[in-house]
Amino acid sequence: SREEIADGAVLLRGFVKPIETELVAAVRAIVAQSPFRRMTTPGGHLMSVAMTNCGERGWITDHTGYRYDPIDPRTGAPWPAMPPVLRDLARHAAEQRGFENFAPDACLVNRYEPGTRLSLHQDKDELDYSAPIVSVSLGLPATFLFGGMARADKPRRFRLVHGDVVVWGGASRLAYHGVAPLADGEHALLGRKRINLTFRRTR
Ligand code: MD3
Ligand code: FE
Repeated sequence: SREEIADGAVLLRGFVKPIETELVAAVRAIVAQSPFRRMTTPGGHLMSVAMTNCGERGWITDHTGYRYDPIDPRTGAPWPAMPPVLRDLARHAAEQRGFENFAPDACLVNRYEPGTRLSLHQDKDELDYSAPIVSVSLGLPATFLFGGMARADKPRRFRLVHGDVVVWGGASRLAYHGVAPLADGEHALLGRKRINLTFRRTR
């Protein structure tokens, strides 16, 4: 099913259910090369969500700031290449909202365990906001918070479950958003966690 949840944002329920096994295998291969790690914000806070990346560039944060970098600072090597199954799903999802030939050069992989959260933020480290961001939810369900253009705007809450994909384009691209603390549970494929993939065009 396809649901317009905000100006420019389309929720595709269960879009990647048919390829869930391939996606979980792809994530495991990425993590074997560049492990999940908790990063530090420029303000000195340790993030509760653990992250890694694949693709030509990866999103990182440390005491000097946020940026995209071709090298994983943990391994000193380039991030794992983006597996074709991920690249193709991002392109096909973007087409559902009229973005042709979406070619992400970065995929941020977030790992949530029970109690972890992502506070309200905007994604502003990419050069061209006309490209969408495609997000994929796997594992435990989450309450996604979708705010407005100002941090003070009261967020709306959406439940995102395993297999859901959202294409964030147009006005929604610069909205504040976050994830409420993850409720405990057990998922058949992933156990006590949620994995979120976000595909981005950074340049
Ligand atoms: C709306 N991730 O990685 S995915 C992030 O569930 C991030 O891990 C969340 O926010 C997660 O930056 C939310 C949905 C999402 C991702 C990017 C967006 C929504 C967005 C960018 C702009 C607007
Ligand atoms: Fe974000």
